[in-house]
Amino acid sequence: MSHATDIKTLASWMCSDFSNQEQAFENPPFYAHIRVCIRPLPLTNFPEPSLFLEQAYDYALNQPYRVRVLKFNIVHERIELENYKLKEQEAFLGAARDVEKLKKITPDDIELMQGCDMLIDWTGHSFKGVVKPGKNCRVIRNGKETYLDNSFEIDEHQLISLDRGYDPVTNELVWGSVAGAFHFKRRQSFADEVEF
Ligand code: CYC
Repeated sequence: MSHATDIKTLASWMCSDFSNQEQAFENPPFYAHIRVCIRPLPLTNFPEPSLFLEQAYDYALNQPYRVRVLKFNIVHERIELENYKLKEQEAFLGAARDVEKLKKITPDDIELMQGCDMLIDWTGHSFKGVVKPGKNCRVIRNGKETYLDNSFEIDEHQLISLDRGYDPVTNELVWGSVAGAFHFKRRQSFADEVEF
């Protein structure tokens, strides 16, 4: 198997508790201290490789503000990632840090976010993901429709991520970091929980 289809390595790197503490301390006006916690979903409930992701402010770890399921597929010899919402996010808040809760999530609890699939490439030393082109991943923020433009890069040391929303008509930046990408370091790895 080539690196380009190596879902196991990608998932092993992604399944971690990440923090951008250094960046937040160095540049507090631009970067909040954020934690991203990613755990594999058990194969018994999700036979296709799937991860659970929670994003939270470090000071409110127990109230994550973004919860998603990421499902991997191999399409044309490369990895693609589907992005899912939880239908009842409240019911599963904290599951990234509570394996018993994680086991209760089933495919019936999630809903595909249309247009938000991501293409993932092997760079030679890392994986790099971008949302499929076409401005199709629509995100409503403060009542305003935007399209997502993003990229993330991950290796055995860090997760670098930049997610931004733009106005579909003027292409102006509406939300997201004005100071550049978030740099997350791994605090803890959950690679040993990856079953696929
Ligand atoms: C939005 N981030 C999005 C969306 C996708 C991703 C598909 C639009 C739809 C949605 O709301 O889910 C996808 N971004 C990703 C993926 C990764 C990534 C798969 C790899 C882990 O970086 N999102 C993150 C970062 C973090 C972030 C770690 C940087 C601080 O996963 C921020 N993404 C972020 C925000 C939004 C977003 C704030 C807008 C959500 C909203 O306002 O509803």
